[in-house]
Amino acid sequence: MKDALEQMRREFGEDAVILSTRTIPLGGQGAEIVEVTAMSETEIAEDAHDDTRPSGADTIANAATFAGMRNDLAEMRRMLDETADAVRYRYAATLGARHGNLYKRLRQSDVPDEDALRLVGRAAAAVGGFAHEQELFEAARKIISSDIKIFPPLQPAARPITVAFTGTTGGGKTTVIAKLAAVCKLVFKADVLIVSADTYKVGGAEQLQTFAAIAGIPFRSAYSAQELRQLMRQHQQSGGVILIDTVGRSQRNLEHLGETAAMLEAAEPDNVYLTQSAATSEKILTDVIQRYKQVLNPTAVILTKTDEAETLGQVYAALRRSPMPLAYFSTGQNIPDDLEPATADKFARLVLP
Ligand SMILES: Nc1nc2c(ncn2[C@@H]2O[C@H](COP(=O)(O)OP(=O)(O)OP(=O)(O)O)[C@@H](O)[C@H]2O)c(=O)[nH]1
Ligand SMILES: [Mg+2]
Repeated sequence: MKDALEQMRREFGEDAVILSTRTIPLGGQGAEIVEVTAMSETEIAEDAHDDTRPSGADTIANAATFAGMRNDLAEMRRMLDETADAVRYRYAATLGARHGNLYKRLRQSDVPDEDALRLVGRAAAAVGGFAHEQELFEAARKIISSDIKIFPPLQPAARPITVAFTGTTGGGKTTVIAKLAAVCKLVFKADVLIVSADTYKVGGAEQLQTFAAIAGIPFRSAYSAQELRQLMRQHQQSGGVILIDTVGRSQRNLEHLGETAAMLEAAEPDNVYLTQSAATSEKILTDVIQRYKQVLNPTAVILTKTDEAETLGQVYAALRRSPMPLAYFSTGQNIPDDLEPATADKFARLVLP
């Protein structure tokens, strides 16, 4: 054993680690073989960091175990996907092929289960049992359109029109104002005045002021409700369209919403738009509409960022639960091109492409 340990130190160095020793007797005369299994410390450290390092039979066994585990994981993942689909499309199987397809497509568009089933039921009743799948889809689109109210787009009128834009932060108020101002000036040849009551955010008013200067549109800003009231008195007689920008407000901050309400009271606008991103969940959208209704009572919704929203089923559901007419779709950042008057037909096609 002494000899063996010496040999081990020669080969593996002073700090070698003994993994095992055993003596194997050789015949009768006390002769024996001494087996020492050892490893140098550096090798142990390397092994700890490199578990892909091949080491004979162990590696083959490990690879087989690993491949087995990978297969198991893939199978578990497939089962989870199936379960998720079974939950998401839980009624697809019971609905049969055509109705099931419509149901699945509505669910893929984030139409909640309850609304999807209702749409399938009503569409099926409308077209009868033997209709083509396309007819069934078209019937569903018709029902979606009939569920949505549309607010007419701004029209040049003999009398002056004042409109205010409200909404949660970053929803696209200022961008929509720039687009509408350009349309009113260039297409309707109307006198336009842009008023910014967004004096809360650093650079809030400057953003619009710069646009107004470039577009050659008069611009004013109001720092308080009183200032806004005076400004309105001066300008409302002069006719044309007055577009008022307001500060982005969280639907959950009643104090801030109250401040905007005071501004609106001073401005006495004909229309108040709720400018809201389409890329919002049903829950949040419903919350925004309900809380804004309570404090600011908007006339219509401008649905922005429809280009960014992957689905619109959640918007449909929110508007069905808390009805508010749709006025415009904002479909991108380009001024003034990316703004369309909303139509029920277009909305239905966005919900059910
Ligand atoms: N993709 C896309 N981006 C948009 C659209 N409308 C606005 N944006 C962008 O969204 C960002 C916020 O837009 P703003 O117009 O400043 O939004 P706001 O509601 O005035 O924001 P606050 O005043 O901060 O509350 C900007 O980067 C816009 O370019 C749209 O329809 N599609
Ligand atoms: Mg803004």
